[in-house]
Amino acid sequence: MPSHLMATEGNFFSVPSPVGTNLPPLAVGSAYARRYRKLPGIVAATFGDGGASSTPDFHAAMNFASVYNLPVLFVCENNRWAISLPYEKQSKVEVWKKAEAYGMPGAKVDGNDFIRTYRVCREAVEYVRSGRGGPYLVEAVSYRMGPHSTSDDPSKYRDNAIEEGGSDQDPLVIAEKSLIALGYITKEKSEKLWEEAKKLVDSRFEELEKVPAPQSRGRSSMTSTRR
Ligand SMILES: Cc1ncc(C[n+]2csc(CCOP(=O)(O)OP(=O)(O)O)c2C)c(N)n1
Ligand SMILES: [Mg+2]
Repeated sequence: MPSHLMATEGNFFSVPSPVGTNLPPLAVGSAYARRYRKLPGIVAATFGDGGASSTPDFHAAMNFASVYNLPVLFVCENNRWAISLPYEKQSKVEVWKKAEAYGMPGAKVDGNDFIRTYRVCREAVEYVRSGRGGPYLVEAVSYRMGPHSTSDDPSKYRDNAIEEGGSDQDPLVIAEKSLIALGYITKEKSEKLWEEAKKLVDSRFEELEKVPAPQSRGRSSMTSTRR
């Protein structure tokens, strides 16, 4: 599927489609394996509110990681919707608070704010790396402005998505404003970056539009494969 990308050279493992299944075996399991093999480093696992925090796998993973003091950073992107189901109908408790039940630290951050998220995650990574107490859970609060997928139509189950999320809550807009305010970039530099990024995306888009569609294997090859 288009979102199932891997980059083994950077130790980046794809998200699996059955939601939540990345947590116990892939995140916690590989953290256990790293320690067993005396490898350095930690495991970071990201997941959605509905995708994973509502599955039994989430609880099993938190418990196992905590009991075994494993180096895992759990990051839940809570964008308040699991396709058409609002978070209030998934759980009565905020995600980050569930950390306490498993004896690990938890923190909530405005996930639309890149700088705040970076700071909170850096602290969490330092904690996990130090090996003091095992895992850490971060809840990055956001808002899903668009549909879950191209086959989803949010107008069927919610109104005013943009007003609720607020276009001023766009992470790129917030990051731009903060970086300018903190003096890391100027308005001119930022405009130039937007322009360059747009050019890059447009040219890659044009290039990829020319790639031919994948060929169907056709009836005869299917038959021969089965035989
Ligand atoms: C184990 C499992 N159960 C059910 C589904 C069907 N399913 C696909 S996406 C989804 C909810 C995803 O929620 P979230 O991660 O919050 O995604 P968002 O709507 O924010 O894009 C569900 C239940 C699935 N993929 N895997
Ligand atoms: Mg969601």
